[in-house]
Amino acid sequence: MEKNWWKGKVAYQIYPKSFKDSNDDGIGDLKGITEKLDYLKDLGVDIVWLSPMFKSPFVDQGYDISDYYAVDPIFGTDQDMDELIAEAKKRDMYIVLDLVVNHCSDQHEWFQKALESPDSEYRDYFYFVDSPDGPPSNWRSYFGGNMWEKLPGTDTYYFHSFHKTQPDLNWQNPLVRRKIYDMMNWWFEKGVAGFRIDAIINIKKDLNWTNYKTDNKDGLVTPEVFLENAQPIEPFLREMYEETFKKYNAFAVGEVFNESDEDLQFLIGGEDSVFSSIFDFKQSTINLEDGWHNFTTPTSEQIKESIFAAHKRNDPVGVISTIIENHDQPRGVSRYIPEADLNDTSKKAFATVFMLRKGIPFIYQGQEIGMENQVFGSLEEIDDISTLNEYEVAIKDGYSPVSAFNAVTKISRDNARTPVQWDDSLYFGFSETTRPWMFSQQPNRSITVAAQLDDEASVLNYYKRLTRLYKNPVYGKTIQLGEFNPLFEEMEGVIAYERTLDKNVAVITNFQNSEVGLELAKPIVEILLNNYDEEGELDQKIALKPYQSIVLAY
Ligand code: TEU
Ligand code: CA
Repeated sequence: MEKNWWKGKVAYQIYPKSFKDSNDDGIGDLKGITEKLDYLKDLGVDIVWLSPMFKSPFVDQGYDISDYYAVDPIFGTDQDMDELIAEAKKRDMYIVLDLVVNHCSDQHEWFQKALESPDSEYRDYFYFVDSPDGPPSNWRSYFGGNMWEKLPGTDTYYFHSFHKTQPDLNWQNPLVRRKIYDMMNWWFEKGVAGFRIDAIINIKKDLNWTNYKTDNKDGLVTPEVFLENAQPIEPFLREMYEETFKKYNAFAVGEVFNESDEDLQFLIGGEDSVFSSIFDFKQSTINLEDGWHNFTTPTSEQIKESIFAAHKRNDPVGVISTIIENHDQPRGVSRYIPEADLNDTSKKAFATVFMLRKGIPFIYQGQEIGMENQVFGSLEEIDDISTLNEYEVAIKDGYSPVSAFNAVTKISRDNARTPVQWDDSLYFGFSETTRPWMFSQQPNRSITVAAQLDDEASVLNYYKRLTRLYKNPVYGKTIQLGEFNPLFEEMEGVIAYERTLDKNVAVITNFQNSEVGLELAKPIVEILLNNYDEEGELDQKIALKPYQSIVLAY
C-alpha cells in the first residue's frame, strides 16, 4: 500500500450505539454499520472511524474500556467485527478504531488485580500514591472533582484524569506500553487501517504531583496548568509509532489539545511524524473559556479567525483533520449558525466552508443530513457525565436550576448522541419497535435520510456534491492538497479562501443574513458549486445572497 494512502480521503465518524440498530434492541450495533456501508460509500466516504465498540461498562459510553480485545456484546460478536472489516475492504473502505489508552475502565482486569493487594504487580500499571495528608495534588478532573480517588479504608489514592471509573494507565511502565502496542498490532493483523487516538496529551503527568495555585472556590486547578509542566510525550509516541503505525502503514489521527509549537513538529511534521494527522479543534473552543453555561453563538468573524489561524499554524507543518462536530460536541449547525438563520441554505454554506479546507474532512454521523440539537425535557433525560458536571458548575456559579439546564443542554454531548434519523417512522428507522437507548422529543423529525435521498436540493445531496468535488478528476488534487490562502479576510460576514496547486479554486461563503458584493481578482473559468439554484454566468463582480456559498475555478 502506498505511503500516506489516506491523503485525499474523506472520513466519517460513527458513534456505534446510535448509528443503526440491526436487531431491534434499541442499541446500534456492528451489523447495523455493515448494512449501511453502501450508504456511506455513496456519500463519498473512504475512512470510517468507529467510536469505541470494545467491552465496557459504559460509564463514559465506551471510553471506559474493560477489554481491548473484545467487542462489547451490545454491539454484536467478534465475527461481526471481522465481517465489517471484510465488507469495508470489498468497497475500498477503511475501518479506523478508537484507541483509548490514557486510561481504561476500573472494571479492566489490570485494575481489578491492582486492587487485590498493595503488592500486586498490577499496581504499577496505574498511579497509586500513598498520601496520609489528603490527595497528592489539587488537579481538577475533566469531569469534575479531584483527579485523585481514595481507596476506602486506606491512605492510598489512584489517579484519574477523567471519571473515577477511568483510572489512568502508567505510561512510565514499559510493560504497559508493550501490552498496548501488542493490542494495537493485534487489531492491525485483523485488518483495521488505523486509530483515532483518544486524549493522548493526558498520558504525560507532572510526576512531582505539584500543588498549584487554585483557580476556583473548589481549591482545584485546571488540568492545563499541570500539563504545561508535565513530562514530554514524544519518546512514548515515537516508540508507539515505530512499534505499531509504521509497521502497518497506518492512518493515525490524534485527539490533541493545547499542543505547543514544538509538539506540533513531532506530532505531524515530516515523513516520520508520530501521527498522520491531528484534529483541528480551534473553532470548537470559541466562547467556552468560562464554562459551558457562559457560551454564546460565535460570530462569523470568530469562526473565520479560528479557521485561518489553524491553517496558518498547521499547514506549514503537516496535515490536519477538519471537523464540524463530533460525539463530544453539540450539533455544529445549532452551535455556529444563529438560531433565526438555521435552514438548509445556511447548513450547506457551513458545510462548504468546512469540507473544502485543507486537510482530511471528517463527517460526524447525521451531520450530512443537517441534524440539529435536541430538545431535552429534564436532567433525567441526560446521560452524559460531562453535561451533569457542567450543570453543577453552572449552579455553583449562581445559575438557577432552569437556566443552568437550558445553558448546558445547548452544549451537551448528548445532542450528537441520539439515533441517526434514517426515516420518519416512530424510532426513525434506527430501531423498529424498541425505544432507542437515548431518545428525546426531536424538534426536527422531518430531517431524515429517506426524505433527503431523493430530494436533489437536500443537505444530504449537497454533501455528496461536496465529496464529489473533493475527488473531482480535474480539481480534486488542488482541493485535497493545494495551499490554503485567505480571501476577502477583512470583509465582515464573508468566510472565503483560495486553494491553489495546479488549479486555483475559490471557496466563497457569505455567512450572514444579508447580501454582500465582492469582486474577484481574476476572471472565472468555471462554477464548481453553488448552494443557490441559479442559472447563468457569474462575472468577476459577484453579489452574494444571504448564506450563499459558491465554489469556482478562476
Ligand atoms: O475526550 C477528551 C477530552 O479532552 C474531553 O475532555 C472533552 O473535552 C470532553 O468530552 C468535553 O466534555 C475524549 C473522548 O472524545 C470523550 O468522549 C471521552 O469522554 C474522553 O476522552 C475520556 O475518554
Ligand atoms: Ca442492536
